[in-house]
Amino acid sequence: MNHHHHHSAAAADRRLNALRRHLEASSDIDSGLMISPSPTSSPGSVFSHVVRAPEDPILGVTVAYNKDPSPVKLNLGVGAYRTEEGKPLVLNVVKKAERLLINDSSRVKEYLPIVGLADFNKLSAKLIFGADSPAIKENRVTTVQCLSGSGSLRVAGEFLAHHYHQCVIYIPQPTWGNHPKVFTLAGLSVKTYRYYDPTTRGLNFQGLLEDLGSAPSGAIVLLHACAHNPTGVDPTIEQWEHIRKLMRSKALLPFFDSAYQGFASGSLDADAQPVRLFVADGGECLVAQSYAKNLGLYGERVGALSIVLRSADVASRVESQLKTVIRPMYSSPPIHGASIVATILKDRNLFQEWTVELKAMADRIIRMRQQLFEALRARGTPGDWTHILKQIGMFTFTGLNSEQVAFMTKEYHVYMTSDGRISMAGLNTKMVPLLADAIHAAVMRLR
Ligand code: PLA
Repeated sequence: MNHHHHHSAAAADRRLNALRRHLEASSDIDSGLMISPSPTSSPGSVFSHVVRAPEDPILGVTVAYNKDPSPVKLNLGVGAYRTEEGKPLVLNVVKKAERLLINDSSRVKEYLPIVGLADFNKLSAKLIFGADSPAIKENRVTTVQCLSGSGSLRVAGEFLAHHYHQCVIYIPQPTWGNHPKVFTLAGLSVKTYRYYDPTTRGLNFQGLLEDLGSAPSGAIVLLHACAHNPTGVDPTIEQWEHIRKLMRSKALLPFFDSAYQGFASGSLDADAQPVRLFVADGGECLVAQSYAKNLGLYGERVGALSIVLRSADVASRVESQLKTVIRPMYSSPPIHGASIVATILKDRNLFQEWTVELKAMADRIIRMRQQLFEALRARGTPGDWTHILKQIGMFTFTGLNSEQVAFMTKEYHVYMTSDGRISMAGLNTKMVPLLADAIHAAVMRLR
């Protein structure tokens, strides 16, 4: 009785409030007054209960950087390549391809098929699996164009959640911060495997083998194809072979995230070796490819999901289901970025030019590693900084803690993610002293 009474009182309260809101709203209209909502509380909004979400841990760094009025500041947060002048870079081959596209009057803006541009898909598979890949020759690969690397991961996640018998996915500890969010929202259950050892600043190979060894049979395992983000630590090819054997013996399903092909070593083929090792044994795997970094097509959102299967028959049925994932999500992918990529990949000269530009980006990053290392040595900054030289790809996982990072941002206007990751691709010769001063001061002050 009491409970019932309580209930109906609350319901009456709600009705009263609704009535009050209704009266307020109609009196505003009647009097012709425009009441602008106060920024803190917006009475009358059906969303007034919505609380502000925190900024993204990576993209939020750019938001904070843009707000900083300081004339001298440095953004080493997001992994975006900058030139020695600190400017974003549009590759020359991309400009050439875009000119070709504009001058080709047969080009139209019709919808692409659900799976995207056919040429782009074929060429993307060739790029990651190799021109002479038996899996491609045997038609055992399905490739669908997706919204860059992130979109490829999400489409794969949803396909797996619906059509794979095991919904557990293992991701490395640590990994790119978006991985757990993408896979959880796709409907997978996320677990981690040990990857990085902070004491050696290297691979925790033993921990990795133990964790994958005790994973349930059939579990999905997310692997960074090269240039692991954020650690810059990759297994050697011998260690990859060891991982492959273990995974195949336990029927673990390999899912490669290939966001940096060409950025680790400067060679597209060398960076694809781990993926090709797994495909060569005839087994199945997934690969999410991104052209954001290696072709500098960040904002064009161009990438691909490939699934390697046992037979052409399974591949074509899997592709039909990928279409049912994509169609209700965004219907079909955008045409421009994929056309740029296809134009470059199918032309021998443009492809050759791309490899030269890509190597130049990778080499500049390596030079930044050397310059930063030298600058810290010159300052006598305490600690072993050789990992700056050893780590691979866009990032250095400095080992600086979140207080040191906050100090560097506040006192030196140097922006980076709070886990101590810095994007070496955002650094340039002129800014090395600022960064080295900031690191030196942070280490001296907050040891
Ligand atoms: N996978 C990994 C491992 C990545 O590092 C990134 C991007 C992606 C996928 C997705 O990239 P894409 O969707 O643009 O193709 N990571 C960046 C940017 C470079 C970001 O966080 O969005 C980073 O700073 O970590």
